[in-house]
Amino acid sequence: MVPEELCRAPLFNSLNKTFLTSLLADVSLASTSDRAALDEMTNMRRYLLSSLMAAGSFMISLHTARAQVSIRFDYTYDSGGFFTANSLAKTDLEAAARTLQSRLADGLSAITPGDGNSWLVAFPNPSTGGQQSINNPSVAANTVLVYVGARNLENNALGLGLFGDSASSGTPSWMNAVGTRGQIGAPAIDFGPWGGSISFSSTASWYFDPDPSTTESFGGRYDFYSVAVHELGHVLGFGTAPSWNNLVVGGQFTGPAATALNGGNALPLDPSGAHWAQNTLSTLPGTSTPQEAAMDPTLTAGARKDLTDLDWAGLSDIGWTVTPIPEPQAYTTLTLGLLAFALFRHVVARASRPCESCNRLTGETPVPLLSENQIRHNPAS
Ligand SMILES: [Ca+2]
Ligand SMILES: [Ca+2]
Ligand SMILES: [Zn+2]
Repeated sequence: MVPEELCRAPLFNSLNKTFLTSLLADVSLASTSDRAALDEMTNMRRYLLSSLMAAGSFMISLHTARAQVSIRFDYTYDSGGFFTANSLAKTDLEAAARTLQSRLADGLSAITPGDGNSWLVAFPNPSTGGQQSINNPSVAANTVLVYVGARNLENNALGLGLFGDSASSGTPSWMNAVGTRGQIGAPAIDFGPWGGSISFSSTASWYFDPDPSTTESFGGRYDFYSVAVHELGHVLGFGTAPSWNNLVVGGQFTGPAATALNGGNALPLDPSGAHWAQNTLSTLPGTSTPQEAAMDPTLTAGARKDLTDLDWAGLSDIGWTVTPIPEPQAYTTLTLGLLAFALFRHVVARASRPCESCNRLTGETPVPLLSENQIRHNPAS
């Protein structure tokens, strides 16, 4: 996925330069006998130019206000070759990451060791479960690094995801970048992980979807995409971060965004405190379509679960900047809209969002394969 800011700014610059060049050329070619026409043209050009600049300022403010979180997977510790043997598992994993990335706009500090600044990361090896540590990896700005693999998980769990631990030494700004990624208030009221790890079951009967944007029948198998979304939620601190734990009171989640979606009432959690209570329902974003929340503790064979409004609210409450529902055509349409704004001073309507969440399957008998004791918490939290 190309970050919006990479394509947006150069296009605007070239457009602006071309426009200015044509403006100057037209003025120099005009004769004195065309004075009235020239004045009119010049006024119109000034008007168009000011409109264009106003539109440009608006556009610049849009992309200085928003970063886009990028989830990067590392297969180094997939020693069992799960992702090599199942290439569609990578397809689905990347799709799950795009689902989360599409609405997370936090600017995360880069972690770049050197000049006396060093660190060590530790996380469960996704293929063995043993502790894995790495000295001085680099993590790019806005990026979350996730080590993935598969193994035979206890209690028939489908997946096990959590954020990693770290230890650092160096300057205060370095320590801050490592510990909070620049998230003010972390870890108490925000969360800025470097990343973590996810182990997927090596023994489950998986459904690997060649096209995760469509939902079809796959009864009897477990949807890999749905599990990837769920475990990424845990890596990002859902049910696991200190900023989550600080909002749990008496076994209920009191985050304001989630509470607002529940009629002002705190949300019951499962016994681990790391998920919504079993069978918690919410709606798919932008629709009134009910779905069991992605971050409840179970997944039914044959069913797909995407993040619901309640799941996004939980992420927001623990400190993530959750943006409104993305519109896939927003960039193109906004660009066209700017042209229209400059020439006609009106903004074109944005394309409506394609239905990505229709025809959800209800699936079969629920099987509690994501049981509470499969949630492992960061040892430091
Ligand atoms: Ca599909
Ligand atoms: Ca944040
Ligand atoms: Zn879970």
